[in-house]
Amino acid sequence: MTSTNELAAAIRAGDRTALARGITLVESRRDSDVPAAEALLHALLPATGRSIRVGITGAPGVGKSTLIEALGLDLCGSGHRVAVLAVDPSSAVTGGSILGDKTRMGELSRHANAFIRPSPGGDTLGGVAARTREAMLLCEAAGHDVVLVETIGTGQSEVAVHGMVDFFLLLLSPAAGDELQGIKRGVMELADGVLVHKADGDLAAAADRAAQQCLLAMRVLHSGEANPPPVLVGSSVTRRGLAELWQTIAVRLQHAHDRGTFAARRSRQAGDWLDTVVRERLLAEFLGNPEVAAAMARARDEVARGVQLPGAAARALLALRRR
Ligand SMILES: Nc1nc2c(ncn2[C@@H]2O[C@H](COP(=O)(O)OP(=O)(O)OP(=O)(O)O)[C@@H](O)[C@H]2O)c(=O)[nH]1
Ligand SMILES: [Mg+2]
Repeated sequence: MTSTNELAAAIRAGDRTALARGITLVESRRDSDVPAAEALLHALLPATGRSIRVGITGAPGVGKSTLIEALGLDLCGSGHRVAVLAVDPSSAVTGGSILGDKTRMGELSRHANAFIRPSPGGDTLGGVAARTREAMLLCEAAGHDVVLVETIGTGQSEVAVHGMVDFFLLLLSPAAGDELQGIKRGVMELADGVLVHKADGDLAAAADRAAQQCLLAMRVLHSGEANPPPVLVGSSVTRRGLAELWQTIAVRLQHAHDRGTFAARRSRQAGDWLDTVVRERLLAEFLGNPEVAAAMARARDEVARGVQLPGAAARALLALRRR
C-alpha cells in the first residue's frame, strides 16, 4: 500500500505505472477513493500547468488520431514528452471507452516519451470531461510538456474540450466546401485554428480549394480581429504542413502569453470548471435523494401526460430540498 505522498513522488519522477495508477484513482467514482484522489491532486498541483494543451476536433474519420500519432512522434522525436487524452461522450453512457485509440496510435504508444490514455467513463459528459482535466494535470506533473486531447464522436464534447485547452484545432476534410454547411457554426467559432487534412494524392487540389473557402468563412466569423485563426493545409500521410502546423500553434501561444490572454483563458477555464463541478454535484446530490427521485419520476409522468406544467413541477420538486 503506497501512500498518496509516495504515489505523488513517483508520478513526479516520471514513473509511468504510477501515472496510470494515479489517473485510475482520480477517475474512480467510488466515494471511498475521493479523499486520496483529492490529496494526490493537491500534492501535485504546484507541478501542473506547464504544458501546451491542444484540443483536436473534427468529424469522425477526418484523421484526428492519425494526426496525433504523426505530430506526437515528431514532437517526441524532438525531445518533447507528449500525453494523449480523449473525451468520448458515449463513454458517459457505456462507462468506459472501448475505442481502440491506443491501437490506432501504435507507434506513438510505444514511444518512451509518450503516454496515451483512452477516455474515462462517467455518468455525464461533464463527469467525463472533469476526469480528463484531472488526468491532464497528472500528466503535467509527470513532466509531459505537450497534452493533446482528441474529441471522439460527433457533437457534444467540443465545448468541453475547448474549455480545457490553450489551442483548439478543427480538422476539416478536403470535401470541406460541402462540409462547411454540415459543420456546426458553433464549432467553427470555437476553433483557434483549422487544418484541412488529408491534403495528399488526388485530394491535394480539393484541400487547397477547401482551405480558401474556409479562410473566407473564418474572416467573416472573426471580422474586425487583428489576428483571425489560421487556416492551414496538411497531410499525416506525407507529413506535408505538419511542422508548419506546430510552429503556427507555438507562435500564436507565445503571442497569447505576451499579451496576457493565455493566463486569462486558463483562469476563466478554471472558474468555469468550478461552476460545472458545483452544478453537477448539486444535481447528483439532489437526484440521489430517494424521496426526490420518486417525486421526479411522478413529475416526469405528469408532465409527459400533459396534466402538469414543467415549470410548476420543477418548483414543487425543488421545494422538497428545503424541507
Ligand atoms: N489520405 C489520407 N488519409 C488519412 C490521413 N490521415 C488519416 N487518414 C485515414 O483516414 C481514416 C480515419 O483516420 P483516423 O485517424 O482514425 O480518424 P479519426 O478522426 O481519429 O476518426 P474517429 O476517431 O473515428 O473519429 C484512416 O483510414 C486513416 O488512414 C491523411 O493525412 N491522408
Ligand atoms: Mg480517432
